[in-house]
Amino acid sequence: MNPTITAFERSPDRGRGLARDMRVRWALEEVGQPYEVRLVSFRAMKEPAHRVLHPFGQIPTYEEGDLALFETGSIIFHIAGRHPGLLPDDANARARAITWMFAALNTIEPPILDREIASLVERDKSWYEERRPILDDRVHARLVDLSSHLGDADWLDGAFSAGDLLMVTVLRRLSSSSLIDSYPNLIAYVARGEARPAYKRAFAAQLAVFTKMPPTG
Ligand code: GTB
Repeated sequence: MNPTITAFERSPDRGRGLARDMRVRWALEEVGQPYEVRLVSFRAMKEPAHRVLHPFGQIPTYEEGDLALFETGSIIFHIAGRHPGLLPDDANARARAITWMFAALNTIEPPILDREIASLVERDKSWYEERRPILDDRVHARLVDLSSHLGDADWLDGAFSAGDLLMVTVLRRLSSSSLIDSYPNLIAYVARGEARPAYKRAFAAQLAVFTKMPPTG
């Protein structure tokens, strides 16, 4: 039986790849695993039936037989463990790829999220203009080092891996800002990820949810 994931019934970006079900869709497409999608409303996400799957009332979740998972890092690690294609066979290379998964989620994403959340919820606060450059600097500090590590390589550590998949989706969260513009190799890295056929299939599938629906009122 195909796994089932959950995704937004309505998404602020209207399905342009920013909601985190995109990561799971992309991973499943990379390994050639068909999947089902159950769309959930914001209200349904907070109901007990969904919280059984996701204690924090969020998407995405992943159901496969008796197994139910939440957290994109865990879901993608699970998919990568079950199928070839997202983690190298060599034990050391595999451990390094897993390290990049953690780096994407624990080191690069937090300052990007802090900045994004501040711009959403603190914009009208008196301190916002003062705090904004501090948040920008924290993102830059990570991007400088990531850019330096990547250099002119295609991927973070040899062949494309689940580490790259997560890192590209994390960096895409900067697409509405100019912060990444100073790092041409990171721009090219994200573009390489987006050019992968599996990425394109995942993106099209997420977008289709919204192009088939009337716009939100
Ligand atoms: N750490 C968890 C994971 O990696 O799985 C975080 C899951 C998460 O934040 N889920 C979000 C959610 O369910 C959707 S992805 N939010 C609803 C809630 O918390 O009540 C975050 C997201 C949503 C939409 C956009 N967008 O449209 O631009 C971007 C990012």
